[in-house]
Amino acid sequence: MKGLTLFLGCLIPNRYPGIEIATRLCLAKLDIDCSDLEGSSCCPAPGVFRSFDEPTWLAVASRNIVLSEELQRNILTICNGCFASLADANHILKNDTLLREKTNEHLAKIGKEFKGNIEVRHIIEYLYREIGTENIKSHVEKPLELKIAVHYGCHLLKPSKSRGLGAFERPEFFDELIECLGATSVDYPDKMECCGAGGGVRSALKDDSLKMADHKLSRIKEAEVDCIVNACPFCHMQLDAGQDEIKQRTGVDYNIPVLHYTQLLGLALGFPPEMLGIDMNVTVNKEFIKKTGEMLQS
Ligand code: 9S8
Ligand code: 9S8
Ligand code: COM
Repeated sequence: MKGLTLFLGCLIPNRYPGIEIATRLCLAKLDIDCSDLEGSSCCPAPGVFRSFDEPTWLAVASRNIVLSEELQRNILTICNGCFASLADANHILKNDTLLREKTNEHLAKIGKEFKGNIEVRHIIEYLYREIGTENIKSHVEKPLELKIAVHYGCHLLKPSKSRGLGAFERPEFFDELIECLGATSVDYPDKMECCGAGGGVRSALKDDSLKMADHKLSRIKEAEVDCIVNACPFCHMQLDAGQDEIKQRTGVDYNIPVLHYTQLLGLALGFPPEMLGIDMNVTVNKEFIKKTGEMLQS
């Protein structure tokens, strides 16, 4: 199988660099062949660019894909939005001759051409399908005694036809990836609901967007978990920074730690929470950091 290039997107380098560190540590520890994708740009964000101007979205996305084609490596995304954009664009350009020709006219101006010979992956489905939960389990240094609320996020699963990840209303693969680390994935009402950030909602309709996050957080709070785990920096920001914004609006202080899956995996692989940037969130729960730090030393 081809090696991978790491597609960082915008949010992780700019807002949550700890997720990048955690991802790199995990990939190295699991011996996954992944190199940088130099020169990459915004994917561009599907709910924003694609909704407004499809030809521009395709042109920008195709350039990112071509950068990885030139290295003959598949793209590894660590964000649901980046996965949605790049996987969809790749699929469209591989199958629609007319759109491929039109897009290649744009690419020709910068001396590039879309060939359609690589794949776009998301770290969650990649770990699940290519590495496997048993294999990951064998690398676990510290089984995590934690109760977790997993948040899949919309773009990982939908549109379900193109994602092809099976049961999209009651998926289990992400929960299994959590449980193989020794943690418990706790069921909670409205688990598959959107965080409220995507599709430009967080930028355009902040109050409505936060109402959705508030609803989700209140359900999670009732489930009495140790933390929330996601696979998308956009969901991460909404559920993390959103807690502070909700506190300012309503006075409710949820104080629930939010982790990207690579940060949780990093803990199980034996890296201390500070090394994984878990203390770089807006909502920093000191007890959680102490608890996980002590767990590793025990
Ligand atoms: S890049 Fe620019 S805004 Fe973002 S992080 Fe994920 S979706 Fe793609
Ligand atoms: S959920 Fe609904 S559209 Fe999305 S993937 Fe990430 S942000 Fe949160
Ligand atoms: C959400 C990405 S992950 S977007 O806001 O829908 O583009």
